[in-house]
Amino acid sequence: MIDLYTWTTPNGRKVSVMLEECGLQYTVHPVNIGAGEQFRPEFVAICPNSKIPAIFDRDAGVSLFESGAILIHLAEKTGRFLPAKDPGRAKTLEWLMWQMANIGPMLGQANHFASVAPEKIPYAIERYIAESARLLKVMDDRLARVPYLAGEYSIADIATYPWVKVGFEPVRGAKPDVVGEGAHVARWLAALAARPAVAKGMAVPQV
Ligand SMILES: N[C@@H](CCC(=O)N[C@@H](CS)C(=O)NCC(=O)O)C(=O)O
Repeated sequence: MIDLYTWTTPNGRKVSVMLEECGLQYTVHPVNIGAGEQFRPEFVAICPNSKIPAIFDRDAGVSLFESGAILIHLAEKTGRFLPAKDPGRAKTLEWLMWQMANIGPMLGQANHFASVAPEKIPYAIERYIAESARLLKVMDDRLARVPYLAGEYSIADIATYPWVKVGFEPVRGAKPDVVGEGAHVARWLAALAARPAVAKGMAVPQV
């Protein structure tokens, strides 16, 4: 049994999609980050960084934060979506790290400065939208050669999907000259959306 601490955001949904894909039993604990619940002592005890997602794996007796670490843990626990051997394992971790270090932070900042920040700062908006567009082009070029980021469907795709689902159209709309049609990303988005476990995981938490 897994306790999942999460909210209605892309980083949280990576983990609920993975739990659904693996058919693992889990209990959802919503942490309303808009209301500051990530700073409550009982959550900080599990995640000292005060950000969702986090889990407590009761079978292993371990708590974990950072979505990438959680995905690797669940993949190793179940033997799913992370090949045991190289080159599959190495390529999966490569694209997972690419998501963690690039797609999440850059699309997150782009959305923040374009849509959330009380002051519109043109330099910041341009910087993060331009970098997000460049990343989506990297992804489109990759997906022109392979069906999924690491070749086979893996935790790299599960980590990337919730971010690209929300960020693809706005960023492509702002920078069509950089992203182009993005036909390969669009094909990949449709393939993931068609997976029942992805649809279920993307609806968590229900608040
Ligand atoms: N690198 C972390 C990022 C986690 C993160 O940024 N979570 C956001 C929601 S998507 C959060 O909890 N924000 C609350 C805050 O910043 O106070 C991961 O992948 O788990």
